[in-house]
Amino acid sequence: MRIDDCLKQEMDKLTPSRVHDAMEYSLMIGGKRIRPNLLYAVGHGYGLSDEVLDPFAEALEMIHTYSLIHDDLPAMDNDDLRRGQPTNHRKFDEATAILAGDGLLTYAFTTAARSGAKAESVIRCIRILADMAGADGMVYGQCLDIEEKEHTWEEVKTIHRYKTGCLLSAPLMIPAVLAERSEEEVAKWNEIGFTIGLAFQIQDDVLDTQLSAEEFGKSNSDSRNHKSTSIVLLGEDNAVSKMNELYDLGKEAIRSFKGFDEEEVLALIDQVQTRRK
Ligand code: GRG
Repeated sequence: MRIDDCLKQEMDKLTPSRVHDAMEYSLMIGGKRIRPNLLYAVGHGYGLSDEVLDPFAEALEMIHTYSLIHDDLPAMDNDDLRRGQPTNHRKFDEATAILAGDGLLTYAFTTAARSGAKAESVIRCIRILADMAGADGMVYGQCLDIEEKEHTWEEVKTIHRYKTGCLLSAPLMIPAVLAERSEEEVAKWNEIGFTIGLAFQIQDDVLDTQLSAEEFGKSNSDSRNHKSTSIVLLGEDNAVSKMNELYDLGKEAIRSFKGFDEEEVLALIDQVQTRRK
């Protein structure tokens, strides 16, 4: 996959060290690459080249991987398995895993800043990455999620909007910025990301209950940690219907853009909608 080669090349630019090994371990052990693939698909829909999209695809996967490493730590979900392999702190140690996450988060911005696109667009894309990952974005969602309380469905939706939706909105918004589309169009992609993000998270809950940890490639920590998941709050059948309804809403919104070839991104969303891991 193009994104794998790009990430490997980017990692090879760093000095060899234990933290480098830990960063590369989690980055290269085989995630689904949904965020980079979404970014390439939307970018192609706007007629953008892979070369223009690469730095942002890499940055997104680095931020996503950092969040998984930190989420798995004993202070958070305390998970042993991620992407079918031992979690970063299990493979290395806790301090190294914290540093690997820090290293990936910061290197994401170095990578994005290396983009050769128009400076004004690059700054706006970096701002999107920072906002979506930061204390009013994914970090806020994680903060709500670690509260020791039972959440209502409304609260769970808010958590998913930030924790999952923000990092799925960024790959939809960034190509629109690079294609110099209007603020209104970028905002519309942002909402689509939230809709698909909620669908994706519900699907994660469904798969979490249906598959063993080995089949799913990650520990089923939500029930161990007594999380209020969509399954607990809605029941499995309603959760599946809600998930399909949200994916369909997202796809319908994508079809409404003018001057955008939606074929690749819709095919990708269909693939995600029917995923089994
Ligand atoms: C530590 C700041 C901080 C945030 C953590 C990502 C995250 C927030 C928590 C992980 C747990 C979780 C269920 C997050 C929701 C998003 C999600 C379903 C992540 C898994 O994404 P996939 O399925 O993973 O794309 P792969 O491994 O395929 O890349």
